[in-house]
Order: sequence, then structure tokens, then C-alpha cells
Amino acid sequence: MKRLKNLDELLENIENILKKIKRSDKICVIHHDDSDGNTSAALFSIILHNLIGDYPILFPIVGIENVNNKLINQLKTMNPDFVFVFDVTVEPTKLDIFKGFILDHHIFTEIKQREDMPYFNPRSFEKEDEKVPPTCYMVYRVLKNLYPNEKVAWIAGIGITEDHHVDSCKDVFEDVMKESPGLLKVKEINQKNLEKSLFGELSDMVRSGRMIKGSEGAKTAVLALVECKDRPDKLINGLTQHSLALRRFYEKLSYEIQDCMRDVQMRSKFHKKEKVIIYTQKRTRIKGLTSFLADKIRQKYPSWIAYVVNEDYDRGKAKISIRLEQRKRGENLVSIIEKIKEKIPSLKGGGHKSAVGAILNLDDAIEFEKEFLSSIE
Ligand SMILES: [Mn+2]
Repeated sequence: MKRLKNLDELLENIENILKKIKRSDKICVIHHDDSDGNTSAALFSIILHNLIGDYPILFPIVGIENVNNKLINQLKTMNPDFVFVFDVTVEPTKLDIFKGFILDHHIFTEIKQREDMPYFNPRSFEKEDEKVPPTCYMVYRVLKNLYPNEKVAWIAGIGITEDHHVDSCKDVFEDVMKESPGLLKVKEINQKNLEKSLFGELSDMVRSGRMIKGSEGAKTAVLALVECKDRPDKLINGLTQHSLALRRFYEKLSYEIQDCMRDVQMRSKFHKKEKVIIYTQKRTRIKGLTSFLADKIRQKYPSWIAYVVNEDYDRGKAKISIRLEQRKRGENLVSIIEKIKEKIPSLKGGGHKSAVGAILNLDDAIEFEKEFLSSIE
């Protein structure tokens, strides 16, 4: 594959692959189960339905590096004509018997390209983190180019709001204003206003599926978005089969979160010198709470770094989610994590400059905290 120069070229490459899909083809989609991944899968489902009158088979996955052998074997049994991957970092060689593409935007180190399964990531030509768009933004651009009459900017807006990229994807919200007047009532399009608007609520709603019901819940969220593509009001009010289920997950999540936020205020350690809030979460049955709480703490305390620890993530393993507000803090979380990796071999993880997830041995958690605090100026 030729080296990509810009986003337009990347999107053109994607469209060229889509042209190869035939009516009878069986299509599988692997996607991250957060709002960016779910909205990407929903937008892609809408593209596919326009293209061949059918929907893809969905495989939501938890971690961005979580394509395991079980999933590969499941896919082999299904024997799809194409596999498309959204918002997940995976080696094309790992999906070696399949055709399709991988569309990602996470920080990656080295990827070996494969002709039949190219790995697309705007980071290959865009070095500035702020300018790397969420996956749903790229899928939306393809959709809008192929099917300009679809009025689904609001779906992309949900993933963009969660991914903290409102300021660099304003065109999508301008489309929302044109297509769904009444849905967006803000004086100015910016991250802060959007988080406080209905879009903040919608991104929590889309995320609540996986948090309450795991991958089945994530599928519910994608199906609800597709079902309500022309009627966002139906999604909000739970007036279709899947949106009703999603609405219930969201209500359950909201209730639990209120409780958690009270606990955050009571039990967090506020490190004043470094301006870091460290919170160790309580035992819970909600999945992905660590990153969700880190987002909420960042929103509430934008000039602080939010650091949330889950001490029983997995047997003997801890999960730590860290977030910062780029307008207020200059630290690069990915490079901090990379430096600490040299000292703590059990440490795995990464993400964006302003949002990272780390998994490490529980025994190393205290050393990690010490290293992290000392790397903050
Ligand atoms: Mn993403």
C-alpha cells in the first residue's frame, strides 16, 4: 500500500474497498465497545444497508488490543467475505485469512501492512494528537460522501463528544444543526458545551449498554442507533425495541454513578502539588467503570488530572484510567506511561495524549502511582 498523505486519501482508500462488496456477501464487524466504537459500527451498518440491503454481524470488544484467538476462531467458523475493524488496534497479520480493513486512531508503534487487510490510522500522517479524529468521524465522512441524503450526523456527534474531539470536528455539529434542528441548543460548538448538552447524555447512554450488559449491551446500543437513525427522539425516550432496553441500562447506570460520585468526593486523594486526583473505586458489577469515572472526574475538575484505580480488575491485576483536559494541562499521558513501562515490566496499555488505560500487577500499583506523580511537573 502507498503511504497515505492525508485524511482525504485515507477515506478514498476505504471507499475503494467498499466498492468490492457484493450483494450476497457475509460481513463481520469488530468494534470497540465504547461510544466511538459503537457509533462507528452503527454508521457503518447504515452504509452497508444502503450498499447491499443487509446489516453486518457485530463483534464488540472491550479493549483496544483485545482481538484474541477465541474471536478469530469464531470468525473462521462464520467464514465471512469481509471483516471490518473499527476503533481497535490490531495487526493485519492476526486477521491473515480475512479480507477487509482496520480503521483505528489510537497511538500505535509498528504495524506490518497486508494487501487484503490494510491498517488505516490518521496518525500515520498526522503527528498532532489534537488533529487525529475519532473513528466515528471518519466513518461519518465516508457515509456522507456516499449517501448525502442520510441525516445521521447526530450519531457521529455522540462518539465525537465522548472522545473529546468536538473542537476539531465542528463540521459534524454544523450538520446536526441543519439536519436535526432542536437536538442541539448551544450558543457555541465546543467540547465543554457539548458535554453538558443532550450529547453528553447520549454518549453516556450509548456507553451504558456495555457497562451494564457487556458485549450484548454494546450490540443493543448499536442496534438502537441504527433503528432510530431518522428519529433521535425515539432513542432518547426508548420508543423502539432496542432503545427501550438501552434506556433501562442507562437509568441503572445513572443511579449507580450518583452513588459513585459521592464516594469520589469523600474518598479521593487530592494531590495538591501535582494537581492529581487519585480515586480507588469500590467493588462493582458495572463493567468499564474505571474509565467512565475518570471521564466524569475530569469533567468535574478540569484543571486536575483524574486517576482512577480498579484493584480487582482481574486476578492479581489492577486497571488504572487516567484523563486530563488538554486546554488546561500540557502533559502527554502516553509518553509518561511509556517511560514508566521501562521501570515496571508488568505494565501494559496506552491510548491518547489526554486519555490512557493501564493494566499492571496489583503489587506494582503503588510504585506506578509514585512514578506517575513524580513525572508530573
Ligand atoms: Mn476511539
